[in-house]
Amino acid sequence: MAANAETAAERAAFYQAIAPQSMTPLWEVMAGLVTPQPASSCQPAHWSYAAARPHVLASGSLITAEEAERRVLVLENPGLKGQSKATTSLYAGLQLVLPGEIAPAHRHSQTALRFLIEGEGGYTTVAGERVTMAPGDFVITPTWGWHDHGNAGDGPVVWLDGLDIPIIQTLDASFAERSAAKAQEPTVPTGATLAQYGNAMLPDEAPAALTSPIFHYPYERSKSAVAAARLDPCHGRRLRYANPMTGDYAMPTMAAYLQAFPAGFESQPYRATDATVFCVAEGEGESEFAGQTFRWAQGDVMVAPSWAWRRHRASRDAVLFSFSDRVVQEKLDLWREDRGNTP
Ligand code: 1HN
Repeated sequence: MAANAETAAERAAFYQAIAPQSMTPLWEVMAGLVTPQPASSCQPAHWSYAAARPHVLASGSLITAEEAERRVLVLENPGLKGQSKATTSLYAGLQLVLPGEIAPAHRHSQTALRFLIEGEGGYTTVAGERVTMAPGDFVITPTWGWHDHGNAGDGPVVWLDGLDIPIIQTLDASFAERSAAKAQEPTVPTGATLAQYGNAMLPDEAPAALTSPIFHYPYERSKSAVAAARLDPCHGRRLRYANPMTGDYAMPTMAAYLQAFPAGFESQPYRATDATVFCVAEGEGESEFAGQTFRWAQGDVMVAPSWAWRRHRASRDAVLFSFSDRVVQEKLDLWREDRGNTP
């Protein structure tokens, strides 16, 4: 036997010998574990709302919201098939609630966010306060908070769900339970939380928590806020949804943003370690992620993988919602960005 073949055979025999002890050699896998740059299976992805919508509506005659518990079509990243993941660390889906339906009350460790895409009259009850959601509204369901949804309107309501499911999976920290009651009886007047915490005033006695006390950020308010933001060459006019008690992100595991591009805006190349899910609130344009170009319109969802170069172009005035795991990465001192040569 040649020396190389002899060595290889000797090593293979050694690996077999240690396998029963649940031991394996690091040197065979180390380069794949500790990569010089993010080496993600997550791919750039795009779901056209025009193409997805008929399927979302068709799911409405297949199963009720109550039987499904949550009637959602998961937006599964093509590089992460079978894993219910939009990115390596985040889940995304399109949820449908039809008039008169109820998505029953439950709670879980996973934090959820909603970004409303279509329909009037959809409501959600979070910790006893019922709010009605309009297109572009951003809604939070905090970890372990009771929540149920309904639709008091006369047409379908569709929203984007974002959850930190893969993060909780990695940490093996999932708990969930269903409520005995199908829906919560409202105990807090609608709008009371936003009025107290969303007007640059705060009650004295309020304790700060990791999740924002505001769980409903109406689109008109958020849109007028970003319209006043400075135009960043990479991000357009962008603001993050914040917890008014701490100034930190609105949720402990997911960062969420709203950004506006004036018609004709072309962003400068940008990349960051937080893979990002975008949802188009309004307008039209195209985005390029890792060299793949996606043309978008209202309701479309897109994924930019970690460390992939991103560029956006708006052919009309446009507004994009986005969320990522940036808040987690920052807490762990891991987050990095690269603005190319842009100051
Ligand atoms: C959930 O609770 C909702 O409350 C949506 O609307 C999607 C996906 C997995 C687990 C829980 C919701 C979900 C979910």
